[in-house]
Amino acid sequence: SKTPVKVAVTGAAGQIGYSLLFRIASGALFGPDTPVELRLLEITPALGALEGVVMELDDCAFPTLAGVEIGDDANTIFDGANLALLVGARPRTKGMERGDLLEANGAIFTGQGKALNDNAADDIRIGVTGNPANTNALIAMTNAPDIPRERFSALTRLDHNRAISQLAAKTGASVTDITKMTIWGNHSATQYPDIFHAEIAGKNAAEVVGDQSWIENDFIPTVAKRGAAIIEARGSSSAASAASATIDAARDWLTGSKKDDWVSMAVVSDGSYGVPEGLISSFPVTTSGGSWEIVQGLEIDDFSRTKIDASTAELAEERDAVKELGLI
Ligand code: NAX
Repeated sequence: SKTPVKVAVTGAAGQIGYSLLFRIASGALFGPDTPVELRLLEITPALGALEGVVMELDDCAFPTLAGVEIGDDANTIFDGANLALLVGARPRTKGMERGDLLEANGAIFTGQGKALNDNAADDIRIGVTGNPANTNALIAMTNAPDIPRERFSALTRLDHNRAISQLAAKTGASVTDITKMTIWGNHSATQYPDIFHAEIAGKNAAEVVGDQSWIENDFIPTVAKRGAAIIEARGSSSAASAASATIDAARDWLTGSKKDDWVSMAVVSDGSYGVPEGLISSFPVTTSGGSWEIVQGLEIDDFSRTKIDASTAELAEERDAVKELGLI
């Protein structure tokens, strides 16, 4: 029998965890023939609730679930991990300034970066979902000097999937007809969902839409503010869709993006498209076998240039703030 893949998930007792763990355990990430071992990290007060989630995982009798370990010590939980999905983060609460949020998360992601550095398997890949995702990934990456930088990414796949869904609804196309969608920049309200390179059944999506005003005043804000719209409607933030996107991102990273298509991932910039080197920013990327490559040679018009620059300027500000705090 195959050796189980060790998947570490942080914030496992949270909302996203409640969807994510069952999908991973059922084979959604590695398929029906690969056993997985879940290694679940939580803060001490949430371990009781996490035990309840593990009881439910047991009760599913998933054929692909080879074992579950839980705990509140990152060094133990990350031991031998092949994939780490960093979902747990400190949410912004009332009266909390942005600096407070960055500091609270900084403590989490410096510690987890070091623990991954010291304990994860040599083939570790790390996906950060917990917000502020891009900057949390930057903090973890910087605190894990022995792990190659390209092993870290932050989640913009949910934004990518939302953009595909909005474009499909607008044009009556099926989501499977839409390719080459791009999210640029930060997973925040400044993100830039770009359909100027996207295709619908092989035709340029912006030309099919033929309505710049819809792109600017409807599509972009709808995608960028979708998280807030879901909180408004549901009373809590997106969870099942965020879990689904976390799976999509990890699966495509490890197994490869589709031919003649690409995905959006926030990865460390090499300076491509004028994005400052070293920022973790979302790009169009192709993936295969656990590596990614930024799609090169796309023409960026003035409209897109302004949008990309605004989002990467925000990322640079966040980087400067965490540098100031001594976190990187
Ligand atoms: P919850 O508050 O339901 O769960 C978070 C869990 O993380 C809690 O159980 C908490 O105890 C745990 N946690 C906190 N600090 C921890 C630590 N140091 N180690 C381990 N666990 C820790 O939030 P949930 O709705 O599950 O969302 C999780 C994160 O995803 C949040 O930061 C959220 O903002 C972010 N999101 C990111 C998205 C993206 O597209 N990148 C979209 C969805 C979501 O908003």
